[in-house]
Amino acid sequence: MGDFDDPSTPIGPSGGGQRARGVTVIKPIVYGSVSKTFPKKRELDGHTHEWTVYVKPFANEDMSNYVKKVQFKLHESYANPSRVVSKPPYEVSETGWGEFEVQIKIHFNDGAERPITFYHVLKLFHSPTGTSTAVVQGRKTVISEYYDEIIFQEPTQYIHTLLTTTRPITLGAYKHETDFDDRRRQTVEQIRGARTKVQAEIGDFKDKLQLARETIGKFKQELERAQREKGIGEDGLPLK
Ligand code: SLL
Repeated sequence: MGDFDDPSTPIGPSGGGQRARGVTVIKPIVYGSVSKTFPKKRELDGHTHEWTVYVKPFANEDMSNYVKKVQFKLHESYANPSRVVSKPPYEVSETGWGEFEVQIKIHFNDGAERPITFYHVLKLFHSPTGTSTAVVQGRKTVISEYYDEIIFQEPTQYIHTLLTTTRPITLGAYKHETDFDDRRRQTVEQIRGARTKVQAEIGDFKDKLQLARETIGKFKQELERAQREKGIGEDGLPLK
């Protein structure tokens, strides 16, 4: 833990306050979407799915301690595509027919902390197994969610206090649809696999390079021999 510098700056939600030198606070989050198909297409507007896009804490905590609001920007085919949620749960539920990229912007309870922006592709349809991380629950529900971390580098004293005094939001069991431990194992496995493959390819290229070098060497020798036989020196001029 570092200490706070510049005691002259006032502390408050408008920003400022001393910054905690050398301090990093990490807040693990989960964001994504869950969608469900209608039993049949709605004639009125052609909508086929109901869905929810969300940001929630990975660990069970009340994010409103440090989150001011979360802004979800939907596809412009929606009325009022910019949806602002100022208290948990940070989510937007809608109906529709198509997938699109949702922009998610988290604003903090301290003007000195810049909002963070990221994107989630709303997933409505099953993709062929193995091509996506989406969790398929039965035939009709598609969950696509991701683990990530909000990293506060040298937070102001104001938000530092808010970050470190969060409380659980619900009592009882708290769990995610996705088994993130399993996801982590799979990801590590994929990285290992990719590394092995890349190393094998590097080995192959090294062999090829070696072979190419040997061939060049042979051609050089061949050339020298031919030149000697013809009485020409390396400089291309007749030998004395
Ligand atoms: C697509 N690029 O063509 C995407 C856009 C937009 C989906 C999908 C809302 C419709 C409504 C809706 O589902 N938009 O509000 O009536 O697939």
